[in-house]
Amino acid sequence: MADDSTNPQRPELKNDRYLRALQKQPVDATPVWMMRQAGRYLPEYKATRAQAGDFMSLCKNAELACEVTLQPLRRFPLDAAILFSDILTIPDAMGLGLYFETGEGPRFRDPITCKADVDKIGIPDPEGELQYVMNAVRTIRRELKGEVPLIGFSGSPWTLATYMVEGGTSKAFTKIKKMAFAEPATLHQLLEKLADSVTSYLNAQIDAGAQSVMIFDTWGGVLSPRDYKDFSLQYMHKIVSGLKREADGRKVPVTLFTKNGGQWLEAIAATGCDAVGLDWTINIEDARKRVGDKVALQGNMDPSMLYASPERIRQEVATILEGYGNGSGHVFNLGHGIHLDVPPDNAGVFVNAVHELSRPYHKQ
Ligand code: 1CP
Repeated sequence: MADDSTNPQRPELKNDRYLRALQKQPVDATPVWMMRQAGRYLPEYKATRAQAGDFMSLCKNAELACEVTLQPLRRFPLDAAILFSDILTIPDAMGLGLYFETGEGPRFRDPITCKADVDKIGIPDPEGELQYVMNAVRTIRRELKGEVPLIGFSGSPWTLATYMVEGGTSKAFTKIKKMAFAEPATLHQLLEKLADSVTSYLNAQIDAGAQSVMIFDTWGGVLSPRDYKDFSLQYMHKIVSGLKREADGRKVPVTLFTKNGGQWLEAIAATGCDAVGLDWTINIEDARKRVGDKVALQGNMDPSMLYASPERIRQEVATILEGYGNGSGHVFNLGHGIHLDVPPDNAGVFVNAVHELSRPYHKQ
């Protein structure tokens, strides 16, 4: 499908289904990748992580980060690779002191508590404190050898702010909501700094070789509709407007994913992004009707479906493909990250089912 002959500047890309689908260009089969496709459900990931010592050392070692990025691609015929890193690299580079408590998830030594804390933080230099991420992008892009495109990513300002203000993972989000409603100017100041940081971070990933970028707004769905627009969407919109949209003579598509954001599809699509990521709480058929031709859609199988039998997984893939219907514009994915106790073979059943069962929807 790749038409690289027309542009001598364009590095060759053997499988460009993912980039084509994001632009609604014809494809032979629906492309598929999995959120968190590198990670603890793979025994080879656990071995490399042990070799690195801990999670952040793995992220900071370009060769090992590249190794774990490629591991799922060796097992499954995935249509895209995603940079192995984490959304919390930016707050770490801002000096908050990220660490991981075993089995407890991420934590910050110095969370943001007041305006004075926000005043202190600067915009990290992507080729300074965050150069290890750009080195990983360059290494992965080289080692991919043009097989599939590389996705770069960042957290959304709101989602990053939740970790920075809560000090780690949260269930009720009381600290950040207290700041949002009692001291909105302080939170907006933080979100502005984060939006500028994310824009320069993603643009640097694109310069380093990322061929598409995705913004994870994992916690946007805990806000009311008005607050979502004010504290989350507004800043993602600003980032989309500031991103480089072409590199090496090719479009660099942008995907926005707000978990639990199904009710705001039209507003997300209106930011100028190329694709909207869906979790499993919305029917993709309805989503397509609502966004029309405006954007492509990514999603949206419940990740827990990967605990089911191969027959059940195939049936669910068939239902989602039928829901989207004919033509390009769909990137198949899970509605959120793969669970760490999923049998790897079931992920293989899922990926193969997407390719096999989607072909009839792409006959011209
Ligand atoms: O113990 C370990 O090995 C660390 C587990 C782990 C992994 C594998 C963390 C800590 N981060 C990652 C990698 C990661 N994180 C990727 C890699 C690329 C891939 O294969 O997809 C990506 C894209 C992320 C993004 C990320 N980190 C998000 C947004 C996406 C999502 O899943 O919602 C979030 C919210 C995080 C924070 C984070 N980092 C790590 C954990 C366990 C968490 C979640 C904590 C929480 O639930 O709040």
